[in-house]
Amino acid sequence: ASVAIVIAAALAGCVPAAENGATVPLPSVVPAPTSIESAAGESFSLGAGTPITGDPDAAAALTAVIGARTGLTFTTGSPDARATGTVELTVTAGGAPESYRIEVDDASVVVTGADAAGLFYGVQTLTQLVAPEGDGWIVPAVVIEDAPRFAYRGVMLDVARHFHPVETVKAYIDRAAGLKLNALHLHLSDDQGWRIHLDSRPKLTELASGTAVGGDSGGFYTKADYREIVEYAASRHMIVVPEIDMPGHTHAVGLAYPELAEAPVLNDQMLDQSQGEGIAAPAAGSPYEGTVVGFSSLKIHDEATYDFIADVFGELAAMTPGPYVHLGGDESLGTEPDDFAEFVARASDIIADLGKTPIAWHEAGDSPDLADSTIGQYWGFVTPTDGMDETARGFVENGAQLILSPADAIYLDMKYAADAPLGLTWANGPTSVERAYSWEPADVIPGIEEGDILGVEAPMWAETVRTLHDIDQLAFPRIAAAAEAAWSPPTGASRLRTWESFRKRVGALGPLWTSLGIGFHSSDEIPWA
Ligand code: TNX
Repeated sequence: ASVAIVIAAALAGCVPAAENGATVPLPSVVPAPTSIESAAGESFSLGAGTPITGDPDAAAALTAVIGARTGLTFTTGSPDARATGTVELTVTAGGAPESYRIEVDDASVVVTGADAAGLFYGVQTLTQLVAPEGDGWIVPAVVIEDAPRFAYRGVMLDVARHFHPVETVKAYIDRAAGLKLNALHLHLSDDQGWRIHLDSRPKLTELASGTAVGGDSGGFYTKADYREIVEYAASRHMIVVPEIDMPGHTHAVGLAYPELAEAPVLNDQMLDQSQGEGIAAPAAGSPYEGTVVGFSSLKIHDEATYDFIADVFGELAAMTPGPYVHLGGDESLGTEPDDFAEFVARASDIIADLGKTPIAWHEAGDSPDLADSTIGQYWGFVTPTDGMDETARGFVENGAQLILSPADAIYLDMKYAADAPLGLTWANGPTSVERAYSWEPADVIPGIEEGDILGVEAPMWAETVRTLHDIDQLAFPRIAAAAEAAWSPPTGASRLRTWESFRKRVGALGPLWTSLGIGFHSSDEIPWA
């Protein structure tokens, strides 16, 4: 009989509670929580009459998702005396930041957050626990205790290669927040377009925002749009990290302010990196619609450049309540190393002087005069090549931390398979779901320990990405692997942190993702429920 139950549990997408053949199935939670145990007793029956009480924001977040999942309409507010059981959502101060506890028995579901974010994450977990049973819906009897491993858990969206409207960004925020990610990094400028209106430099959007890769149309965010994104993110406990990429990736700046731009240069390294795709020679003064990287630069030895970036970062910092401003700094392939080092040092100082913490792609880690607070974002491989680990250690030697975005694991814009219509392949692609999952943050850069890591971020570059459906196809399910690296206990520290456990838990989320309208890639690596 126990074999039958285990098989039934596997079919339902559940994971056995223990490896010794124990028969109590545990529900599937992604990212894996710190601890999850089956509780004694019956599960909780969830019905249209179930009152959802306590914190109104958490109740709204819960009912939106479980309403979509179950088709039921729930009542929020004070408990109804006639109700057979309640869902209680509360904040009780104390405990680690962003942590929560869930206790379910047949009489109640109690979610307690250590703070508002913790309660929000408890609610996200609860949405994954809701399961069909017979004609109705239940929450299995469990006790869960959970807290994040890393403080910074991000996704990046490139809105420069293709522009993505506010509605798409909001939808991506919902998707990311549901996996307990708390930072949205917006790549707001690149060679192909400038995507944010700034009053101090109005020509950027007037003259440099209209086009995109492949002749597609461009676009930009007004200040009101940006505010709307920031507020929406905050309501899902996410910060926005704006990036203006420089000194390279700035061809679009030259369309608006030609006096700031060096003439484009095209060398073999740039052509190599673009793998023969999208090669079009850039020409000063014309919009760039190809996908070659590294050919553009701001003028390093001209004070007008620093007046420009002081204006840009000053205005952006004032619009951004989160602590970080990203200065880019990747792939300045035509810039002399000394010039590059000088430039990123000055750009990081400008951001630090504005009271923000600078973030830079890891190339800036070689600069001797970088602002000490600058966080490095590592985009090398899980096994570092070309000295990228040494460069990344520069930030830690300055006393700051790293964000890990290993490109061969969690670049969400890599193809899943060689014949996939969407995505690129330069980062050892295609990238399977298993490869996206099978890496451990503390093992990537020798000499970098837990405390040196601020967090994990999964970038989505948009050379091939035009729509929300494209984003969904590339991000899901690999975004769940990035979320688990960012949130869950380290590999080896939890029996849930294995590929076998992960693929089953992800498979169990298929119906929830479908009910939320997420157009995930139904990878054959995952046993979809
Ligand atoms: C590299 S890695 C880039 C981007 C491209 C991306 C495509 C890094 C910081 N920059 O300019 O869009 O590859 O995967």
